[in-house]
Parts: sequence; C-alpha cells; structure tokens
Amino acid sequence: MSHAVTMLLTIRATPLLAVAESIIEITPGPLAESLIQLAGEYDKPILIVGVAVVLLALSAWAGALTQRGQGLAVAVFVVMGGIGVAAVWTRPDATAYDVVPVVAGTVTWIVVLSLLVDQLTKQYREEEADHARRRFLLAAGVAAGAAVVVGLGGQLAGASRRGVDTARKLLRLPVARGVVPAGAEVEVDGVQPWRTPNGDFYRIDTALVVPTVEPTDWRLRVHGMVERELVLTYQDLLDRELTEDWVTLCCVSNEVGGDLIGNAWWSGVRVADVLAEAGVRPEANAVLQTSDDGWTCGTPIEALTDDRNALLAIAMNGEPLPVEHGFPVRMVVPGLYGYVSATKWLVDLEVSRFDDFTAYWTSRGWAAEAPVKTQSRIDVPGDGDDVSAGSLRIGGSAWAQHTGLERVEYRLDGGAWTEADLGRVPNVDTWVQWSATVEVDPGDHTLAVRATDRSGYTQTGVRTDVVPNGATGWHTVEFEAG
Ligand SMILES: Nc1nc2c(c(=O)[nH]1)N[C@H]1C(S)=C(S)[C@@H](COP(=O)(O)O)O[C@H]1N2
Ligand SMILES: [Mo]
Repeated sequence: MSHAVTMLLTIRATPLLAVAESIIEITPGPLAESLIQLAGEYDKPILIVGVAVVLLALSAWAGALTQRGQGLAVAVFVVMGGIGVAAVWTRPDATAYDVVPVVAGTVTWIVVLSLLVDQLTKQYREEEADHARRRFLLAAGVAAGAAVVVGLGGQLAGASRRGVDTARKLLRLPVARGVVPAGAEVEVDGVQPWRTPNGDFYRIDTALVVPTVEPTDWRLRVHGMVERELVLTYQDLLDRELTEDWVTLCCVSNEVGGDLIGNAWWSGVRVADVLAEAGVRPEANAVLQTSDDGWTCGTPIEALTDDRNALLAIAMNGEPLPVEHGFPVRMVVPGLYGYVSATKWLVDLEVSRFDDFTAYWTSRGWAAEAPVKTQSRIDVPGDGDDVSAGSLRIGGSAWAQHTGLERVEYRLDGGAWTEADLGRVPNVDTWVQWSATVEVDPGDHTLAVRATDRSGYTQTGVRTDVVPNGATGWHTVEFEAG
C-alpha cells in the first residue's frame, strides 16, 4: 500500500528505500567499505532486499505476538511506522507530504492484521482448528495477493504519471503568460486575485487516478455529422495559429458564494476553425466531447462556432496545462458551465444532435444545456468576520460570462441597493471585481450583493439549488463591527 501511494503521489523514495538510504548514511565508513568490498555491485539490491526481509520478519513476529494480545502487535507496527517516518523525514528532499505513504502502510498493516486475527480467533473457538487454519491461510493468501496487485498497480500508474510529468516539463510552448490588465484588481485586502494561479484553481472531475496522456500519443478525432473526418496530433495544434484569451471557468455545482470558479489566461486553437475544416452538416446542433477516461459532455455547436473564443486549450496561465487540468489538451468555452463544455484530457469530438445522445451528467439529472448564470460574490468581509466600526472596504467578484456585466449593487442591513465600483476587464468572458466603501456602526450587520448583466437581467433573490442548471440567489454575509 505504501509503495502504491508513493508511486501515485510521485514521491521520489518509497518508505522502504528511505530506510535503506538511512542505513547507508548511518553505517560507519570503514564498515560500509568492507561490506561494499564483499557485495560488490550488488550492495544496493542486497541492502534493499535485506530491509524487506527484516520488515517481513518483524511482521511475522508481530503476528505471532497477537497470541499474547493484539495490542503488542499493533505496538510493533507503530514502531516500524515510526522508523519509516523518521527515515522519510530525514531525506534531504523531504516534505510533509512524504509521510503519507508511511501512514497509509501502517494503517493497512493494523487493519489487515485485526481482520485476519479476529477471524482466526473466532473460528478457533467455534470450529475445528484444522478447518479454521485452512480458512485463515486462504484469507492471508488473498491479502498477500491483493498487496501485490495494489503495489504493481500503483507502480504502473505512477510510472506513466512520471513519464507525463517529464514530457510536460520538457515542452516549450510558444505562448504568453498573460498580463493582468491594469485596473482589473480592486484595492480591497482579501479579495481573491483576478488571475487564479494554476495551483489554486478549483478542480472538479470524476477521475480517481488522473489520466496520463503523452503529447506524442495524443490524437483528437473529429467525426460524426461532418463532411471530412479529421484526426489531429499535438504537433498539428502547434502548427496552427494559437489564440490566447482570458476566460473564467465555473462549475455548475458552485453554490451561491462558493469558490468553484477561477480565471486564467488560456492558449489554444479555436474550435471554430477545426470544425470549419471538418465541415459541419447543417442538421447538427451539438458536439459530443469525450475524454481519455471516457467522460462525456454535450456542447451546442453554436457556442463552438460563433465569435467567442472556444478553445482547444494547451496552456493555462502560460504553462502547459497542469495534468490535473487536462494535459495535454482540454476544451474551454466561454459562458458555459464546465460540465457541458470544459472536457479535460479531450480525445474525441463527435458532431451530432442533442436528441441523439446523453452525456455523463445529463444522464444523471443535470440540464443538457447550461449557460453560466449571472452571479456575484462577497469576498470581504467574510461571513462571521469581526471588523472595526467606521469606514469599511468591501469587495468581491461578479460574473456574467459572455453576456458581460453591467453593474453590481450591494445592500447593507436591508437598506437601499447601492452601485459598487467595478474593476476593468478585457472582454465579456471573465469575472469582474467590485468594491465599495461603507460606513458601519458598532453591532451586527448583513451585507448582500447582486449583479445585473448586459442583457438587462438582474440576479433574482430566490435561492435555488445547483441542480439541474446552477444556483441562483444573492450572496449574503453577516459580520460584526466593534
Ligand atoms: N475528463 C473530464 N473533464 C471534465 C470533467 C470530468 O469529470 N472529466 N469535469 C468537468 C467539470 S464538471 C468542470 S466544472 C470542469 C472543471 O475544470 P477544472 O478541474 O480544470 O477546474 O472540468 C470539466 N471537465
Ligand atoms: Mo462542474
């Protein structure tokens, strides 16, 4: 288990290797010399196998100790785990993260031990000893087999993740990082940055293990109701004209006031150009997108072919897409919720009709078409904050992707709606920061916010759930001035 977790988290050394490395470090020089003389080039394999054998022997001893009480065995495992933590912790490249595999391994030891032993003791009492022993051996065999499968599975998954990480690092893409436009950020401490750094960008997907697709292996098939089927490689994308733009991505599951939204500078190829090359038949009205791991979504043809920058994105904030965000290629469509547009690890576009398919979330009760609803959020003050009475800076963000935001209003303690100042934005596809200064008396206060978009729609105060096509309602916070 700890081996698998090490590989999946792409940590350099497994706990076992960390212990072996520690032994090398603490072995006195002359002794090490003579051992190396003895073992020759097999010194390291012998050391690693030796550590594994000692580990197995201690585990067997712990198992035998359970005859005198399970607590003793657990104590042995905890000490072994402690040695693992110490070894991992003293590696020069150690981070707190590296302890996770040791903890996973130790917990597995203790859980599996008690599962096996409980069964055995129960059976010894109730059944014939022979029969019980046979069943125990079978269970132990299954546990050992499972351990091998988990370890090898982790090894394979981890190896391909390492390969993709390396391929990603070696890419030099002809993209810009994007410069946050002057005036986009309002001056209120605590408002979320207008550009969301990649590491802070919300992540939503159904993948337990992130798909690992090498750029050299990547293919995008464009087919269905088209004149000509296309198959594009990563290099084909690079050879095309790249388009770059700011787009705010939002999840339909974002609650009022939630943080499942982020804004980035995306670089990629316009989907409209690719679809034009394939030649979309007039009767088509949707594109069914499929990811490498089989996730699907349906997107209106119109949103992919009108004047907006719907992109086959290869870079996010000037870097190759992070693996978690869809490397090597994902879709980004301004104005639509992610679940109907933003396929990560994209591999297939089938031009089709909405009547002819259901996609991952639409077959689970979510709407087939889902433009992002006009929304606004208060970042400062936070709900439950204590602030100083007097003049107070408030702020947050609001969005009406691809419609454009007209104004943001706030309301203190149920008073009149008052217009806030807006940050400057480069297009209609990003969120907009808002700010204001209010005077607050000592005591409890309530602050609400609402946005109006350029279609003339003002956010309704009626609260609805995120299912089936996005939440509505005003974000409201309560705070105390003193
Ligand atoms: N392959 C794949 N792509 C996916 C999803 C998924 O589950 N699998 N989730 C979608 C949803 S619901 C959202 S909101 C966005 C989130 O993108 P992010 O994780 O880069 O923020 O990705 C979309 N693309
Ligand atoms: Mo989502």
